[in-house]
Amino acid sequence: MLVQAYIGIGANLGDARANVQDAIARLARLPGATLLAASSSYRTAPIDSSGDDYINAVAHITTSLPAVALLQALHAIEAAHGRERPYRNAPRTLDLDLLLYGDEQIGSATLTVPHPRLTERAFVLVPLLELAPAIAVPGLGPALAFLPRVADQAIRKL
Ligand code: A4P
Ligand code: MG
Repeated sequence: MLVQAYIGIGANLGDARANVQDAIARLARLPGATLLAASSSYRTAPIDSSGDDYINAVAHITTSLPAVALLQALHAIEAAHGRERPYRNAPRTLDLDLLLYGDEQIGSATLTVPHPRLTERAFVLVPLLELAPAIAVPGLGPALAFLPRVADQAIRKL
């Protein structure tokens, strides 16, 4: 069975723009997944985080991987970029979040889908809506309805 999924991509260490582009290229090569589209890259101010501005984007894939296997594949791509986790929300070379996995709602110890902070963050909502203006977040409704609430968060399309 093929599932449509959306991946949030973020980086604010090293060559963040290149890291985001490389993450998209690696998603395109991922066994068991097909890249359908990638959003523009955006420069965004850190939210609950420190360091330089982030580069953020969202990728749309179809995949035959179960959600947990997809998360593991995302962690492997992060690891290939030398991602370290000194503390929560630390600056990072690459962060890949599973935003949406079909219309599933998942709440396990290691995986929460939809991503719990998806609707609170312009750096996720804006690129997601660029790809899918009519998308609904399972349990919450149209993503577009949350955009006015993040209007104060700095974000600029590159
Ligand atoms: N996990 C559970 N559900 C998921 C999911 N849907 N996708 C678990 C990905 N991971 C998920 O994540 C911690 C654990 O969450 C993982 O082991 C996984 O099993 P992490 O990537 O190690 O840590 P993190 O990224 O620091 O935490 P988290 O919760 O992903 O942080 P957020 O909320 O995503 O925030 N500001 C700007 N401008 N741009 C950003 O990209 N990113 C963050 C990270 C903060 N501020 C930002 C940005
Ligand atoms: Mg993360």
